[in-house]
Amino acid sequence: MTTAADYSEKIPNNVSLHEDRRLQRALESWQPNFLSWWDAMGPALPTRDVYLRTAVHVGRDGWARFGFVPMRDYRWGIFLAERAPGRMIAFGEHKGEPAWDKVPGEYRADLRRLIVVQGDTEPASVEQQRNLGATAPSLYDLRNLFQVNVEEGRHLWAMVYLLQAYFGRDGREEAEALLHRSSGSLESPRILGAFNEETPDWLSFYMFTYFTDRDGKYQLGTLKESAFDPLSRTCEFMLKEEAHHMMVGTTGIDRVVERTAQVMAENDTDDVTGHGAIPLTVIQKYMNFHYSVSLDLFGGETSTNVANYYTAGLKGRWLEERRRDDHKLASDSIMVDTVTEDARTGEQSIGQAEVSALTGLNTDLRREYIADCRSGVTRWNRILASAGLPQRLYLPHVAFNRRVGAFTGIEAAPDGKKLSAGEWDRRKSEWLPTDVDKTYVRSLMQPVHERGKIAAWIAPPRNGINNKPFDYDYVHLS
Ligand code: BYC
Repeated sequence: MTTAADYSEKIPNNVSLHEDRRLQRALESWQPNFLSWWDAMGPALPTRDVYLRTAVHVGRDGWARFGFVPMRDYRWGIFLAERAPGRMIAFGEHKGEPAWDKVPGEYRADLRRLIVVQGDTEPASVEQQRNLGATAPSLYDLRNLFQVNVEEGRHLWAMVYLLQAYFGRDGREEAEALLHRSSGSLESPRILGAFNEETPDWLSFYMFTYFTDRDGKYQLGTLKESAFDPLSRTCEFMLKEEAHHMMVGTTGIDRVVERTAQVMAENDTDDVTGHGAIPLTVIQKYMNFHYSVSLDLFGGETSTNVANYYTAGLKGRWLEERRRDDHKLASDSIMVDTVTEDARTGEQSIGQAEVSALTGLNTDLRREYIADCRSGVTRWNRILASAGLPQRLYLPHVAFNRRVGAFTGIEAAPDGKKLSAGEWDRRKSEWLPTDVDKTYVRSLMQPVHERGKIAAWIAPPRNGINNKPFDYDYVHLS
């Protein structure tokens, strides 16, 4: 095992692919299908080349190089973080045993399922973002979109490698299926809800990279704890790339809020539509939507699947090794959000219930995620405060607009008050983007593909990429 990538091969890798001819052939025969998928479903805007970061190494420093690359020639490679010699399983019933280099037969189906679900999200997001290039607010943003897209493509490779290397024929079939399902398709949709939603405009793109990519960060963080060492090391390296995607979302929303705040302060009005900015109320509605569909990605508040994954050592907790408990949790409990019913009146309300810590692990992870999401809201509110504005953005209640888990059957307002179905129907347009809001946002999405220029609805970034200035020619269109 070497850490440097072997670029003399068709598929750059640090997994000594040349030593396993069968696997190499399997991956090389998947590669043209990947490229056909990329041509059909990847970025639609024609470009000559793009200033991209390419992973070349898995060490701490110098793991990527920057340069102009025609996107189709991007070197999608297979990289696993360096092996931690003598790594032990940190949790579950195998705690203290050596980590696994192979898939134990009894966990094969569950591990395959986790890898397939993770793998399915990667091409899905590329599909969702396919048409955004046509309306990019600047060349800097266009480059960031493409960077995110090629890296999601690499993350698909990462999961396909695991499927093909460790799951034999079913793995190869699953690898093909990852290219056949498609986001929003009626016949064969992507597996998780949020990945079948549209990303039709750049406000949605920033919200997606803030809220939905952040679910990725947390899920990858739990899979990085896995007893199955190749999965753990793959996820560790993916998290490195993922940090840039978080930055795109966080600073993207910063810049939208900053521009709106500027227009509000300059014109002493909340109605910024006449000035080509996005009203705070619309930003809030987009947040409400993307946050709630991303909360769904954590699965049910209680789940026997997750309890089994944990006990088996397949999927740990966020920062497992920093937790101060026995890492088995067999006799622990946790309070989870739930719908409670008054025994006398039968009236339902939103409350909490105590369940075993193992079945509550999706809730545990969702709470870590929620705390992280709050840090963005604090940033955006700081921008509003420093513009001298009294308005504030917020995260809606965990029960708001949920379609998976404990709140599937009820409706709740952003403040957590339970609503009747009728009241929800009457009021949901106050909280979720309406057709009018979406049409307005789309009307602002006029492309700015000129070097150094930026659309009027967003502030320029504070820094460029890799020490280049904002007005660098990040993308050469064809
Ligand atoms: N939509 O037992 P439950 C990323 C299914 S994002 C549709 O509560 P569990 C990225 C569930 O599969 C990170 N179906 O669920 C971001 C189960 O079905 P089965 C992606 C859903 O298993 C941006 C049933 O409902 N990675 O990387 O505890 C750009 C019962 O559910 C949904 C992962 O998710 C949903 N939202 O937890 C690019 C990690 N939620 O088994 C990339 C791998 C649940 O009864 N996946 N269901 O047929 C997992 O860890 C788990 O499968 C889940 C679900 C957390 C997703």
